[in-house]
Amino acid sequence: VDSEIAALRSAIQAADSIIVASHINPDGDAVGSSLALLMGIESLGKKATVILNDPVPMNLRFLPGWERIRGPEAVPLGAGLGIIADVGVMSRLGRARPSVEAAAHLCVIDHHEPDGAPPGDIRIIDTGASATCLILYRMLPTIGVEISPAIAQCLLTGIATDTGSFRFRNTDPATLDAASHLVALGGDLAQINEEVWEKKPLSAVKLLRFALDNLELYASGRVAVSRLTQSNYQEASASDEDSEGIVNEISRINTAQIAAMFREPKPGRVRVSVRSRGELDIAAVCRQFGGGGHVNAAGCTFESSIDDAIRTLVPALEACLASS
Ligand SMILES: [Mn+2]
Repeated sequence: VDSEIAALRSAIQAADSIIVASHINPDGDAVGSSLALLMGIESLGKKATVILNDPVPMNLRFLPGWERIRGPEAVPLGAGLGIIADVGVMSRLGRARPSVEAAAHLCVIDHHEPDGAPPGDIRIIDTGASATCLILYRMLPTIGVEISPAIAQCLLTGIATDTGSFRFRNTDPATLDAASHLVALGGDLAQINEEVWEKKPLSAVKLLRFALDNLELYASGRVAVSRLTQSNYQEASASDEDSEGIVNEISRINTAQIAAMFREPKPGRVRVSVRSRGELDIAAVCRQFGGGGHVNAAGCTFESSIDDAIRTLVPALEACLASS
């Protein structure tokens, strides 16, 4: 890994234009790591642009520099260096993919379990890291970046969101040490908790009501499933962003070992978010259906009706329970 970090440092110095990108449906780790890279690269006297497939979610619009994130069309093809953060497969870049593929060199910085050989000439991948922002917290100083209060806030946000505000199993000593240091460097955890978790638009609260109404239990209550249909989205005046975190509400049911949230914000495509407790590896289940993620938090997509998606995925989740 040290040689890969040295290679990234050289690549940044050599590139005349740098683009930074992350995955579709960006979360706090995606946006936080992209912005930390942007500000870090600029502090080295180089120019960079962050491009994302989707707009920055409303609850992350407190992050320093969020308004500088562009759509993929904003940059000409042919950057000297592309850096993708919090993603290890090109298909998850969405419309940002062509710009990344057209870069002369590609660096991948990620903590997801690779699905096959990761792309890129430079690969900084640590599947043991709780967040991509934790990898950057360690890496940025070694490439000469001083962690400013603004960078600290971006990194702390990525770590806080990927650990569920330090509640998930991935909250290890290294994560807490980094968080402590980032607070000392100017990160504001109270602001992150308020902006990311405490505030919700009315449309999201209405959507939660539908998710609770539509709850179904399988495997004697060990698998909790709910759905959000197109008409639910319409009645709540909600967009898919408003469903963020609803799977965690379903997963609170104390008998549930696995929770799955099926949603169809637009016709013909069903997105599923899955959560599990303990050792139950639902990322492996989601990979069977072309998705992926982490052991306890994963997802996949079906191009079918919600009913068919539930009929397909639930038996696989029940099999996962039975094999543990
Ligand atoms: Mn992440």
